[in-house]
Amino acid sequence: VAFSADNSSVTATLPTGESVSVLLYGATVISWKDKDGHEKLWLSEAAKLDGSKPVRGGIPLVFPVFGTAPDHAQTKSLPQHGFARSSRWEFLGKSTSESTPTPTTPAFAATATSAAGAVAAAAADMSVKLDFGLSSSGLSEDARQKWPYAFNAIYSVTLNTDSLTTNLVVTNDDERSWECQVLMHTYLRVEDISSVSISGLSSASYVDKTTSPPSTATQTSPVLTISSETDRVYTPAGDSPDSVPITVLSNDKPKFTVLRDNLSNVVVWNPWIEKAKGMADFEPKDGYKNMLCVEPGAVGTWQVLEPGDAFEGAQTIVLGGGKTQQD
Ligand code: TA6
Repeated sequence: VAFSADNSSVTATLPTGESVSVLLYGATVISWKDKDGHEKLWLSEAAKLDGSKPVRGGIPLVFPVFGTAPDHAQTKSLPQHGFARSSRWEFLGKSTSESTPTPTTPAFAATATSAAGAVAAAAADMSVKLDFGLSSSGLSEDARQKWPYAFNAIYSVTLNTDSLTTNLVVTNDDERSWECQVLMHTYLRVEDISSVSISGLSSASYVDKTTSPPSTATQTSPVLTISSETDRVYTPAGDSPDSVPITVLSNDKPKFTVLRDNLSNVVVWNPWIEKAKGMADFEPKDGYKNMLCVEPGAVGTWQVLEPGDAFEGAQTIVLGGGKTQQD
């Protein structure tokens, strides 16, 4: 696994060509490319990558509040989406894993008849995990004043040949209990939003944030299509928060499958024409046609952490239909 790091970012590239880049500012994933070098995330051409404001694109990490919460005493002073995305994280290290398949079964022997085939199969199972850390002592004075609780967060970004996983573990290191929300604000890159449909949200209840005040509804259609400003906080039905995969299709072909672990909500956001115009760091202005935010999170309620408690949540974005191999 090739690896490069400097003062501002970390990049890892698998032997098969896939790569991921993470900015230390916000531990924001700013690039995820497949083996052919095709970018999978949308990043605004005007995104600030110098730490002057949260990154417009990639995967900003939302913690400890989603949006703003004027009625929530502990987080009401915080800026929109909290401080995780605007704090400098520490790079803790990398680990690679090479679970080389052993050519013992007849099925494997049939597909790997040459040495080259065996090497390709072995490389296909390689992955790299990058770990980042943030704790209360690493916050800016301003953030610490606005949210004076002791915490420790570990954010792991794992690149596989056909998927990307981001995993957050937050621990309460304080003597008091505190409450938080967590969300991974993933900007997926799509070719043409008018050809996109999203499955997995059928019968899910949602809060529509484009109405004033926000309204609640239940999705009746099997798929969601986007043809105007969309800003919905879904709570998909299911016995466990990770039971319903969300699939983003383009011309009915699966492009991404988003899996959730302990994240019960999914926000679907596209600013459309007017809102994109209103964001100085959103470029090009018609870039809304090439992005779709699908954001797994725990934002419908507050996660209450007693002293010593931890919250862990993760998303895995699989290329294609969610099989282990890209289709
Ligand atoms: O996740 C959707 C959302 O909360 C929208 O309401 C929208 O405003 C967006 O995030 C972007 O927020 P930002 O603070 O990055 O401009």
